[in-house]
Amino acid sequence: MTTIAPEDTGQEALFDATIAADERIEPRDWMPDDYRASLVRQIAQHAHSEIIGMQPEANWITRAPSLRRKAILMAKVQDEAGHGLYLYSAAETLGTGRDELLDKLHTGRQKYSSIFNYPTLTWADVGAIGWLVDGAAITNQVPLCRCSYGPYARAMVRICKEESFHQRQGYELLLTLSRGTEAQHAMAQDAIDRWWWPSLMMFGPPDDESAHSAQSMAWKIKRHSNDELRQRFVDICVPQAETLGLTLPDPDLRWNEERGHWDFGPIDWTEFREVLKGNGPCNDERIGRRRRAHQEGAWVREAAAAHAAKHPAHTPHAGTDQEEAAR
Ligand code: BYC
Repeated sequence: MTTIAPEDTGQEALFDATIAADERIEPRDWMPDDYRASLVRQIAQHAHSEIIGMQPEANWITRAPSLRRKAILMAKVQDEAGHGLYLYSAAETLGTGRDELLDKLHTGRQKYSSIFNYPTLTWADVGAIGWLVDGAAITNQVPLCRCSYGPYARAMVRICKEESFHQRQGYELLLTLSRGTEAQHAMAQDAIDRWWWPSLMMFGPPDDESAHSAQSMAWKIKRHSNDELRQRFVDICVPQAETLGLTLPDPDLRWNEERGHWDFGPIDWTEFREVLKGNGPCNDERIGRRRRAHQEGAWVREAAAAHAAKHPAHTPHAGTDQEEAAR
């Protein structure tokens, strides 16, 4: 059988024109294999980060200091589970099943964000995660709402709205602690001291070491480079820290009039690489707990599959093409 190259059928030209016109690629459109693979890689890593990211904060649900704080924290952690689900669904539209992705996470063949390998030692860490980790996530993810792949971009719209609530709850929590007793203020400062640098690492390696940035930006998956977004985040945080009455742990932070940005000190990329290799403070704990949760949930997946087999009309896949088009 002779295979027809995509350029001979005009598919590749149509793909290139869609990207150039800032329009969306949809699941049934032709796309280069590498575009598909790169999206699966990024979306899977993002989905894994959301579900592993539930662990450090869930650690504090039973110890939240009031019913109000507990309700807020539970809602936030549940939102993160939901984000994981939207993202796994977006990856499924590219032809990669959830089982395969979870297997790759559990066997260390796919990554999740470095940030979730740090421990949550005090209640103030819940505030620091909200303000800094969710703040970094929003900075990174708002441009992803304009990603060239439709299902990922649409999932990001809802995720960003929820992340913005998460960021504000963290900020409000830290403000309360910062204006509280001396011990509460010190607890908030200690949390910022520990979470600041790992939050800057969330944006990924510096641009000159970022393997995927150039191609992902050409495909309009990413809209800004890692360093651009990191700088944007620093510029947002400096005045917010001042309002909080807390100090960012960087003696080199200085306003640079010429650049119109805050200069900041060097990031410890050795620490970043070690965490990625599995040598962070909590890597083993996080992945061990995830594997156990997956095993313990096997009966739920089996029951859901048995139910779906008995009632095919009620399964989401039973929708007609018209219904799908209307969604
Ligand atoms: N941690 O070429 P690069 C959340 C990897 S969840 C671990 O720059 P790219 C939240 C990178 O994957 C936040 N790995 O890559 C949840 C690549 O390795 P592979 C998660 C990292 O893709 C719960 C290699 O390093 N957000 O907000 O162009 C509670 C080279 O990097 C990291 C997302 O996932 C890292 N920090 O850019 C609270 C957003 N950085 O794949 C909050 C979507 C880099 O070749 N993802 N690597 O094995 C992205 O925007 C991009 O994938 C990145 C990296 C900016 C992260």
